[in-house]
Amino acid sequence: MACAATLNVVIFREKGVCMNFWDREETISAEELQKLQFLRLREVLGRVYQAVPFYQELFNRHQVHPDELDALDDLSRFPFTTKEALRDNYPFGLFAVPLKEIVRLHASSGTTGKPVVVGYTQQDIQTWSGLIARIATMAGVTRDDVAQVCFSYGLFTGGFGLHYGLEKVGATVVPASVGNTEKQIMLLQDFGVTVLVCTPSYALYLAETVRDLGAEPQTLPLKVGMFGAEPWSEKMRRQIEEALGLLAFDNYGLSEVIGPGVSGECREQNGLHINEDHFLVEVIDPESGQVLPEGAEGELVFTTLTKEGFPVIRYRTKDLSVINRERCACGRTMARMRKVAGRADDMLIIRGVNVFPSQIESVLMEVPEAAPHYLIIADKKKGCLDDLEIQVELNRDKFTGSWRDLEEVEKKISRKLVNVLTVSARVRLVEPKTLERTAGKAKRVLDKRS
Ligand code: DLL
Repeated sequence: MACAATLNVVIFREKGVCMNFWDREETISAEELQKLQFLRLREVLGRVYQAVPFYQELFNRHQVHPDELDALDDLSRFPFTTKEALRDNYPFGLFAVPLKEIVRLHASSGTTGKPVVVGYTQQDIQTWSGLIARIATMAGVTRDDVAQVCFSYGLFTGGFGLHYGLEKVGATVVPASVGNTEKQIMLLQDFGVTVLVCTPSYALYLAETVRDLGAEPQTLPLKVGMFGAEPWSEKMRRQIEEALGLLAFDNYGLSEVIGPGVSGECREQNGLHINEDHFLVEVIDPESGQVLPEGAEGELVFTTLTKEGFPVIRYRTKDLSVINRERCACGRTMARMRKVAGRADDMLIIRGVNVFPSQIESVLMEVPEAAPHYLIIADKKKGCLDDLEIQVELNRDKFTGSWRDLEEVEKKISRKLVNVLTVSARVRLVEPKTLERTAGKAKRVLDKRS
């Protein structure tokens, strides 16, 4: 039963508790959702088949036709789309509408060579801001908040993506973008910013810089952090929450699918609700490509159900996660994905053993003498044997010993690492603030072998 409505926020009363949702769709039943997904899926498959020569050719080659979709499960007969295919069609080859219908272009970040260019229609921009409004509301953001967006606005999707959705919620948005950390801190203080929006690694850097300036980061008026765009462990969450005196919420997305807004955490902080009425998720075995049963860990694959400008069909993300369909205490019915621990292509193979940066991070976060700034370096020793070195900054607040003690700490971390990774790694504690900081995605791995 609805008990009140402010802005677009639908507030339901359940068991005497008022809960905030942005859209009614967030609480629809499984049957309703599947019905909606099926209709939308059939529509988008037909649309890309007609409008995008790439998909027509791909479907024909795999001998599948949109008309053959009788149930949601039939999607598994359709081929995957990969980043390579998107790059090959640079810049606008996969757009499903004429360029005159596109009102915004963004591009994927990082990687060398040509980026993947993504285009949005007027309606896509509306959809996108609505999805961000959902995840902001999930994190507890309201029109009473002042939100500082410290993501790049060009051509990265983070800046504008979060910006429009936060405005939609009615928050006062500060488009600070990236760089000039001291000025960012001045804005946080002077504008009474209550919501910080950036990468988790930048949140830690901000806290560190506030301390360097002689202030206590907990005294900032921040209440909520909406962090995403890179993997971060549960332990890093606690560190950020403690350092900045806020509640930190994860949000996930990727340019190819829409940007941020694919999923976000609610106040339970126990998995990210996927906006399943707009994105159909599958989990596959990254090796065989087989769809995995519910609850198994694998690679996330998304199909966009409502995007007009740049729909993608079965897009392989390389991100590893698990889907949980148990009912969430927040009342939302949308499935939750476990925090993304890493990408299939972030995995290092060290002397035949699979090593994920997230495993290393979780060990480091348990060691008080280690600061949350680290770099993983893989190399070849004597030209052939894999060698793993972990450089981690010393946490001066927790270390008062001598050089000899330093060695002991390094050995302690090495022992913990070998237990978790099953391969040995050399640990080198380095001076505080000597590893590179970035306002964008943290670079944690340096693989010198390739
Ligand atoms: O990073 C979109 C975004 C912006 C998400 C702001 C959240 C906040 P891309 O640059 O295309 O887009 O990078 C997408 O980043 O495939 C993941 O590997 C990683 N990633 C994004 N969010 C998370 C997260 C944006 N919350 C790639 N946890 C994805 C872990 C994440 N990894």
